[in-house]
Amino acid sequence: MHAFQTRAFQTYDPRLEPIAAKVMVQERLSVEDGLALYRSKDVLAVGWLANHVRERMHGDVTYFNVNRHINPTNVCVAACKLCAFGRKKGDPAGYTMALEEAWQTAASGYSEAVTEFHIVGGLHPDLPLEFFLDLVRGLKQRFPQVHVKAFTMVEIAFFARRAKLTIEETLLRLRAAGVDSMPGGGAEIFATRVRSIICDHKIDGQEWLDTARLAHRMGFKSNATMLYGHIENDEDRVDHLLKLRALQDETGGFQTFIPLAFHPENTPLDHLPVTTGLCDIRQVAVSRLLLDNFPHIKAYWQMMTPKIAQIALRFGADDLDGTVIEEKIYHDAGATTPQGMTRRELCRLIAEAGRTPIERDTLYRPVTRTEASFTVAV
Ligand code: V47
Repeated sequence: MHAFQTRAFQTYDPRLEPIAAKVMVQERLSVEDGLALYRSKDVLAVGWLANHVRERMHGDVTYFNVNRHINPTNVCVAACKLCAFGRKKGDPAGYTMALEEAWQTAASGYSEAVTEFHIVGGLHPDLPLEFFLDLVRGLKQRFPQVHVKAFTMVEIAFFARRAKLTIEETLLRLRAAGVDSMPGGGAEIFATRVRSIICDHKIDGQEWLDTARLAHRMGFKSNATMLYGHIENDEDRVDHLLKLRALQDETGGFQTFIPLAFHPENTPLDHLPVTTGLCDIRQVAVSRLLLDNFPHIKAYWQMMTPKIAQIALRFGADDLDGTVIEEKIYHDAGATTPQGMTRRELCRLIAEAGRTPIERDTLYRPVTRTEASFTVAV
């Protein structure tokens, strides 16, 4: 029994007993186990198991980081049904930042030094790869100490196609410009049946995985996400998670998994209900249990609200993202959470969940702060 969680495992769902036995001896869970975890009525027992794994891996530490989101454009060719952020070219609500504007956005609005820029945007029909390379070069010139986590696998594949380059050549250019790692977006749900409805213009699930594999082989770290709570079923979710687990076995390049609850407002799927708190919490727990080779599970408070994210810290999550100044994608889709949070607020949420907050950089190295600067322990 782990030192942190002292109660014994108990469940009224006999289907969880063999799963618990596997979890205790660190045996890998199967498709059937995944389905049982999604379908069990004993969500507290599912959470107990996930918390056990989380404490075995990280004790009571909860990581957070101080980052700024930059969304250089919302103009997008894709028109995904899941999205409230993208706009067609010519739409008056479309915007594209000039480079100076993007660099000013990076610098503005917050007194605490950020350690990460998180950059994602629409698939703009006219912006050349060179624009994004200049954007990143300019950021690195101005903020050389800040890690650039930029562009989803979907954007990278789009840049490559537009520039008539291979994915590898595109990644080489992005790296030379200063991209350090990639965020986990665009994965959505890999199952073709679902993907063809919610995001039919994007690269398919296999291409997302292939692009991530190549990036990892070239030495990039990345994250991975799953968008849930729309038209997918339990089988699609388990399939998605096990495909990520299989790729992680191959490359070891994923750092963090982030489950993302679908926000239907202002999307063509706005007739769908929003996810419930228990659905969100269970998703965190099942992710922790199935993704046995992922170091971190992130509770993205912008998406699940600070209150649910705090509870997630006892259901498998070890990371609370982040100070996130100016989030746009979820707020266009109706999120009512604040658009950013201070370090102090994040630390209070973590401490009141009985965890120890540790500020990290993007690569999970502890950050030590003095007034307005920071150093990273290596
Ligand atoms: O890929 C878009 C999702 C993602 C909606 O890597 C929506 O650290 C819900 O990937 N409702 C972008 N979700 C966000 C993302 C992310 C967030 C935080 C941390 C990291 C990381 C990555 O947001 C998209 C898509 O899956 N999304 N629209 C919507 N209406």
